[in-house]
Amino acid sequence: MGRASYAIAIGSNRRGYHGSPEQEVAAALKALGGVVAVAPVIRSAPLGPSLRRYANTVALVESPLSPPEMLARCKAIERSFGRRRGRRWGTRVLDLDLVLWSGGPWASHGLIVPHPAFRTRDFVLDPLAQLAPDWRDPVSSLTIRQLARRLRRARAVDPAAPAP
Ligand code: A4P
Ligand code: MG
Repeated sequence: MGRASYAIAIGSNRRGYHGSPEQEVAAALKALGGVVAVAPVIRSAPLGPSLRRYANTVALVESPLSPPEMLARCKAIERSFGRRRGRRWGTRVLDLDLVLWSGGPWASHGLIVPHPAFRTRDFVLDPLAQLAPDWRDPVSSLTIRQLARRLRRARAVDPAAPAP
């Protein structure tokens, strides 16, 4: 396989070996390698039961790895950052999600790309829109700019709006 582009969402809401959530995110960018662009880190209110705010960003990564290989790499990095298996959506030192890749839709054991929830998450769409506004979601056929705008409009009407 040639080189592929990945959009990888990075989140942290707990201190770890590297320090604060922001420092964990910075260390994750180094560990990932192949990062060609990264959005400014934002602080976002937790979605789900966790009480702690997240540091979030999105990175564009170029890599010869296939999506399952990239997922395995991300999980290995999460483990090396001390992430423990626990409650779904609990506090975590590091969460790495494959949001998009340049090869279109992908589904294999334990992996779905685009990430099924990314269209409803402003902490993914807003950073990604700064990096790749014209990248087209192969499932909805909308660009990232359009998805971000659509979510902002839905939130303006109802701040707790689920999927638009
Ligand atoms: N998996 C399938 N597709 C993918 C993909 N495209 N990328 C599988 C990554 N993983 C994928 O994920 C569970 C399983 O999903 C993986 O084993 C993989 O095989 P996980 O990261 O191990 O577990 P999780 O993160 O607890 O669950 P989940 O459903 O992935 O949660 P999310 O969607 O990652 O959400 N609030 C704010 N403000 N910011 C956040 O970053 N993150 C979460 C976690 C909740 N609330 C948040 C944030
Ligand atoms: Mg995850």
